[in-house]
Amino acid sequence: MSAPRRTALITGITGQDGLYLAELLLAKGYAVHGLIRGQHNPKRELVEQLVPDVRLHHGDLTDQSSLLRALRACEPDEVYNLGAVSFVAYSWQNPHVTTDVTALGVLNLLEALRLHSGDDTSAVRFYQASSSEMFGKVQESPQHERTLLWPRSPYAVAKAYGHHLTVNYRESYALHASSGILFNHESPRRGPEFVTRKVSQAVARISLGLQDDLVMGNLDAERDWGFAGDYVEAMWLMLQQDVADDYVVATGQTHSVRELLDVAFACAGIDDWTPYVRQDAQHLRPAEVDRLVGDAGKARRVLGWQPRVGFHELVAMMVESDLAEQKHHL
Ligand code: NAP
Ligand code: F7E
Repeated sequence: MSAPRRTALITGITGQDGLYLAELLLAKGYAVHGLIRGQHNPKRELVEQLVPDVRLHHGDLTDQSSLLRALRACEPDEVYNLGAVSFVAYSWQNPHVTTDVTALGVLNLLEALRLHSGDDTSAVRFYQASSSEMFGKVQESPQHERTLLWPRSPYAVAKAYGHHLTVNYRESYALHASSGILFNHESPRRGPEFVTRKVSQAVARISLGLQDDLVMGNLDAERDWGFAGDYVEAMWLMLQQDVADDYVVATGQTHSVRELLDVAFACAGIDDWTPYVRQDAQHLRPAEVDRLVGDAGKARRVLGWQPRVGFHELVAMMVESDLAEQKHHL
């Protein structure tokens, strides 16, 4: 007799990771449900086009009863909390909204899960999308699961709350709740506000003559950039473990924004990007995270996870995808 079909609920289904995770779980035979917010969500069409087998439920992380209704409607075995206000720069402009969604949304969902599960608290497995931004003003390098958190933005503070709450609910109520501390991960589906996609889109448009220049912030910041398709696999692996835990997911390699510009422009055949790029203080942050690099040794040892796509391949994938997309505008 074959095993019963497993069911997953994903918050943040319209985001970069939500789409990759939905594809992964559908390929594994899961029944996949997604939480979608707003009376008319412009990204609904994209979800329906890319993952038509996902069943969507209306709900918002700030509205606890909507979360409870979604849980009752789908009776999930696994819940992946990917929903968040996720753009760091925006979090200084909208700290309350960021806190309501990215911090208190985790509380709402964990409490809804407890109400839904009753006494059987370990029946549903929970994944929290934590972030390397929590390391902020880093206290050691590379960063690992026990590195002291020093968040540097309202977003990072909100993520630190969600991370600690997830650990606390695991310890208080024996919930199978894991926190994935993921370093930056990118793809052609990355939102255009994030630096990798902003650069890949601009490179494509500049090389096609559709745009003259690119206005940037801090070119010296360094990030450990991986491929989102690889990282959602780590999320799934965490929930397949008998015991819930916390894991850093990273490539172990760091690159500056300047190097990102070198590689991206070179992909379009432009060796010197200086005539096209200028810096403007409007893109500088009140407090910067200078350099992140992760130690994913535990994920490698316990989960058997490792990244497949390297930095150059990732940037080339994004530039090629944007070139193909921008050619339609010619
Ligand atoms: P993303 O593309 O910005 O997606 C964020 C998702 O959250 C969207 O689906 C968005 O829905 C949803 N959302 C926003 N406000 C919500 C609310 N009030 N209620 C319910 N859903 C809401 O982010 P991502 O890159 O896929 O990242 C997924 C998660 O991992 C996020 O929690 C992010 O903070 C975290 N993370 C990301 C990275 C990374 O490098 N990508 C690294 C570490 C952690 P709408 O379409 O309706 O806005
Ligand atoms: O910035 C610098 C910027 O916005 C990366 C989110 O997914 O990853 C992401 O957060 C770096 C920063 O990502 C521009 O100052 C320079 O140092 O792509 P980003 P992020 O802030 O690292 C973490 C892990 C998350 O959890 C978040 O949700 O690039 N930078 N010039 C710029 N950044 C942007 N966006 N735009 C610029 O013009």
